[in-house]
Formats: sequence, C-alpha cells, structure tokens
Amino acid sequence: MGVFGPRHPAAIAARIPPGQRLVKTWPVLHVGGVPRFDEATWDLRVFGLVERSLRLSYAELKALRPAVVRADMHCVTGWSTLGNDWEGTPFRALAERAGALPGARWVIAHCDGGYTSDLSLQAMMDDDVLVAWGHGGRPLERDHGFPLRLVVPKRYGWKSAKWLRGLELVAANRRGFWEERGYHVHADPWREERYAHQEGPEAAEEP
Ligand SMILES: Nc1nc2c(c(=O)[nH]1)N[C@H]1C(S)=C(S)[C@@H](COP(=O)(O)O)O[C@H]1N2
Ligand SMILES: [Mo]
Repeated sequence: MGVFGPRHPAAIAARIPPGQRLVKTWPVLHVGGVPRFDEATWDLRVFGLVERSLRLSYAELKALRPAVVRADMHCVTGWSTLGNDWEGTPFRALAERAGALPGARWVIAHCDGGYTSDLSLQAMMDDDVLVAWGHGGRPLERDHGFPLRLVVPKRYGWKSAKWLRGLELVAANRRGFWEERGYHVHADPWREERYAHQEGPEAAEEP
C-alpha cells in the first residue's frame, strides 16, 4: 500500500505468495514440443510400489470419481493466476485403487516427451491434487497439457506436470527435470522454496 493505494484488494493480495505477481492471461510454459494425443494408444499408468499396477484408458480414467478443484497457480518465474477451476480425478483415488505399499514415500510424475517431476506421497495425497483433463468447464488446451496434466496447487507450477502418462511410487526420491537443475524438491510458494540450495538436510526425507 502506498500513495496510489493497494495494488490489489486485500482479499486478492492475501492469495499472492511472496515474490509473485498476478497475471491476467494464463501463460504457456514448458520445455520441448507439445505431444500428439492418440486416444487409441494413450494410457495412464500407476506403478512401482503398489499392490496393483494400473493402466487406464482415457475413458476409464474420466469415469473414476471425477472432481472439480478451484485453485491458484504459482510459477517460480514469478507469475500467479487465481481461481482456476480444474476438472479431473484426485490422485488419492488412483492411489487407493492401486494400493500404495507401506514403503512408498515419493511419486515420480512421467510425461510424454520425457519431462519428470518428483513429489512426496504425502503432498500428493492432499485433497486438491488432481490428474486433470478440464479447465474452466472445457477440455484442457493442448498447450496447457491436454489430454492430462497433474495439478498440485500447493507447489510451484513446475510440479504440475503436463501431458502426464505415468505416476511411479518409489521409496527413495529421484529428482525430476527441474529438481535436478537446481530447483527445490518441496517447492512450497508460501515458503518461497524456489532453489535447491535452500533445501535443508531433511529435504530428502518424507516431510
Ligand atoms: N511436461 C511438462 N510439464 C510442465 C512443464 C514442462 O516443461 N513440461 N513446465 C512446468 C512449468 S515450469 C509450469 S509453470 C507449468 C505451466 O503450466 P501452463 O503452461 O499450463 O501455464 O507447467 C509445468 N508442467
Ligand atoms: Mo514454471
């Protein structure tokens, strides 16, 4: 707040984490190309430390406990968007169907094109974590991850992996694409966990 007044009403400002700025139009941000989607060959696999590996077609996935989550999005490059309505299946529904084994501590997201990201199983089990196929009442746009992306609202955007094809449950963490290029393993925007050099010794453990 200054002589020109607050930049945003307090209710909006309170939703913008430190070092972030609100943008009006939703940026597109990724490395590499946008993969093609062929529904006949597409699948989503849930595998690794599970009782039952899953291999779901697009139709099977969409029939599985669909949910809508309204969430804000924060990219580590500094932009935030507020009030995104995502439609998808909660990760927890997939984990329950597959049956996470007791040793599972981390989830590696695998994408078409080879992009990966790692998340603690605990962070993934949050109510607001979806594998999403819809945004704003419409199918996801290709640039934004159609046919399927991960949405992890409480983490910086690079964890919300687009063109998702696999979720692998593992005991010991394996750093994903950005995590091994100097970005933080937990990536909580409210704690400004941007860079790996900020990580404490506990970062490799289940939080
Ligand atoms: N497969 C894949 N997913 C990705 C990325 C990527 O490079 N490849 N970039 C991430 C980053 S850094 C951000 S901020 C968000 C951006 O999502 P958007 O392009 O829909 O805004 O996607 C994430 N998901
Ligand atoms: Mo990002």
